[in-house]
Amino acid sequence: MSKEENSSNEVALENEGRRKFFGKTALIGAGAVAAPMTAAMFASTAKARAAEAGNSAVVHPGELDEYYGFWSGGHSGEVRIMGIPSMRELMRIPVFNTDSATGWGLTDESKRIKGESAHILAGDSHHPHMSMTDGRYNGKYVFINDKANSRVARIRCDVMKVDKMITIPNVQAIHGLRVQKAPYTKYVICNGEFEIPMNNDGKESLEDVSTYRSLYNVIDAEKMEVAFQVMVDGNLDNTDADYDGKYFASTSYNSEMGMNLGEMISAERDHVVVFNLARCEAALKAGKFKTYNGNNVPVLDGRKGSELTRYIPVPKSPHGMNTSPDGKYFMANGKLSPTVSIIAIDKLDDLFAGKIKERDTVVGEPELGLGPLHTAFDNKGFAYTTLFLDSQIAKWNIEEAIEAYQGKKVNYIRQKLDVHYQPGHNGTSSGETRDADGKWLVSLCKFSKDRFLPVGPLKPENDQLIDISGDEMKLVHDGPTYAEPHDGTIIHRSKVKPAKVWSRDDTIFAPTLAQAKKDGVNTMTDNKVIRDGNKVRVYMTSIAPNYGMNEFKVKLGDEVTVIVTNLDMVEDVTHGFCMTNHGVQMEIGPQATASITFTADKPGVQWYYCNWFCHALHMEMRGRMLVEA
Ligand code: CUK
Ligand code: CUA
Repeated sequence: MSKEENSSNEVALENEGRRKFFGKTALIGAGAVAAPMTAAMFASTAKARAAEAGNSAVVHPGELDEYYGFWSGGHSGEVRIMGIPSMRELMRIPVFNTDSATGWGLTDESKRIKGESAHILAGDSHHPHMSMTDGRYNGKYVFINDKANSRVARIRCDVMKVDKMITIPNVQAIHGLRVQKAPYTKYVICNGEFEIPMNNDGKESLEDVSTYRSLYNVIDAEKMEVAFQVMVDGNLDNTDADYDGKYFASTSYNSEMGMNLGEMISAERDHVVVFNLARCEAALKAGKFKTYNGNNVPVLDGRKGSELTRYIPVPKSPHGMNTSPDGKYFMANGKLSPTVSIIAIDKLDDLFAGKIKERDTVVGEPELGLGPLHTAFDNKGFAYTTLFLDSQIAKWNIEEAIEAYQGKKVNYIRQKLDVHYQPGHNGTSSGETRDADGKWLVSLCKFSKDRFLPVGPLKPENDQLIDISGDEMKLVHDGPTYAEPHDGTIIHRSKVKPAKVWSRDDTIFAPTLAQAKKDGVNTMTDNKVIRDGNKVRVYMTSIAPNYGMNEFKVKLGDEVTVIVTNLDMVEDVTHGFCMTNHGVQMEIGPQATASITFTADKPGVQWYYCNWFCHALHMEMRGRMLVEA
C-alpha cells in the first residue's frame, strides 16, 4: 500500500469517529462543523438552520441522513438503498437482475445463491421488508419478492448483499410480501397472485378453470424454505401481519376467479382472507396437507369453510393491505371502491370462534377518494392513503372514521395533498412498526409527466418526500427514480449496523474457500493455478495496486475459474476483476473472496484488469492470460 493510501485512510477513520460522535447526539442538522467559522458565518447558518427547524429535509454536504430507505426497483429487479430525508440514492443491491459492476448473476457465488434460477436474468421486485423482533426492525434481513419469476430473496443487512434466493413451487407470480412482526420474524409471508391448475402438467384446459388456485406462502425466514402453503378461494394480492403473532391478512381482487378483465371485476364485493397461524401450524403438525406437482411442499386447504381461514367481504377489487402500528387494524385499500375497509384485529378471535359474522369485524369504511391503493401511518392516529386516480394523498383520522361508520357526523378527512402523479405505495418513517414516528411520508408516484426535464418518451417516476410532522402535509422534495419503486420502507439508521469490511468466514464465499482448501490453496497468501482436467482454477490475491499474479497460461477451450481474494483491510478499497472481451467482471470487496467462471475460447494474449478504481495506479493494475492454441 502506498503512503497516500495510508494517510487518506487515516482521514477517513477520523471522519468516522466524528460521525459516531454526532450520531450519538442524534442532532441531524446540528451538523458536523469541520471548519472554523466566523461569528457572521455562524449567525447566518444558525438562521438558515432555524428556518429548517422541526423537520428539515436539508441534509448538508458531509452530513448523514437519519433514515435508510429500502426501495424496490420494480422490473429493474433490484433493491435500492436511499437516504431519507435527502432522497439520495446510496446504493443498489442487485437481486433478480444481472449487474456488471458487482458481477451479480455472473459470479460463482451469486449463481450458487440464485440456485435453480441462476439462468434467469430478469425479475420484478415489489416489496422490500426488514425482519423484526417484537414489532420493531431488527436490522438483520430485508426480504423481497420477484413477481416475474415467483421468487423470494433475502438480503443480509450486514453486507447488503443477497445471501439466499428461492423459487416458490406450485404458484405463479409471488406478489404481496411482508414479514411476521411478532414475536419475531419466524416467517416471511407472501401471496401467489395468478391462479393456476393445482397440478399444472399441461393436462388442464383453458376452458375449465375449476382446478385453478392461488396459494398463500409461509416461508421459514432463517432456512429460507417454504414451511407450508395455504390453498384459498379467489386470488391473492397484498398481505400484512398483526402485532400479536396470530393473524395474517391478504386482499383478493379476483374472488370471481375470472380469466379476463371483465370477469375479474364483475362482482361488487371481493374479500380479505385472514389466516390463523396457530391453526395452520397445528394442521401442518397433524399432517393435514397434500402435495402437488411432484414436490413435497405441504399445502393446507384454507378454502371457504376451512378452520384455517376466514373470508371477510370488502368492496370491489381491494389492493393494499396495511396494519396500523398500534396493532389494532388491518386496512384493505379499495382500489375500485373509494373506500378503505378497517378490520378490527381484536374481533378476529370471535370470528374464528364462530361468535360473530365476517362483516362484524369491519368497524369502519371511510370514503376517501378515487383509487385508494395503499395506506401508511403516523404515531398520532392518522392514516395516509394514496389515491391513484385522484393523484392525491388523503390524510384521515382513524378513530373518527370508525365513529362515522357508527353514524356520527364527523369529517374524518383532514387534508388531501396533490402528488405528481398517480401514487402507488406510500411509506412513513418507521410506519410499519411500533416505532412509527410521524415525521416523513414518501409517495411513490408512477408518473412524473412535467416534473422533470424531458428525457424522451420514457420518463422517470417521482418519489415525493412529504413532511407530516405538522398538522398539514407539506411536499418538500421531488425525486426522479428509474423503473419502478413499488414499495419502500423507511428505517431509522439506529436499526442498521452494516459491516465495514468483509469477514473471512462469511457464508457467501465459504463454498469458494472450501474448494480452495481442497485444492491445497491458502487464499490469503497463495497465487496458484490448479489444473483439474480441462478445468483450471486460478487463485490470486489483490492488494492495491497489484494482483498477486501478473500472468497465467491456460489452453484453448479450458473452463477457467478465477478466484480473487482482496487482502486490503482498508474500508472502501474495493477491487474488480475484468477479463477483456469475455463478458467477465466482478467486485471483490475488502477482505472478500469472489470467483467467476468462463471458457477460454479466444487464443492469444488476453488482458485482465481491475475495474473498480482503487488507487492512483489503478490503471496499471492488470495482467495477462495467455490462451495457448
Ligand atoms: S403493489 Cu405496486 S403499487 Cu406490488 Cu404493493 Cu401496489
Ligand atoms: Cu484495484 Cu482498481
